[in-house]
Amino acid sequence: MATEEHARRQFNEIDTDGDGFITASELKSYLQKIPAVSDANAAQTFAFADADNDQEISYEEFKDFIR
Ligand SMILES: [Ca+2]
Ligand SMILES: [Ca+2]
Repeated sequence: MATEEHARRQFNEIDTDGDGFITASELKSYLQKIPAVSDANAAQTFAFADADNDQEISYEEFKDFIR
């Protein structure tokens, strides 16, 4: 189970420019550290996590996603 602190830390790690939103390219760069994850998987993961479909993952969306 992810704690609030853990979620925030992971969010900040993925949000490399620190604007408070995760873009598709930020998520992709992050997931590319994991060799098993393909571009298609990254895109799918992003679409799944971006609940309101505005092409950015907010912290709220991220929390729901990792819960
Ligand atoms: Ca960002
Ligand atoms: Ca969104």
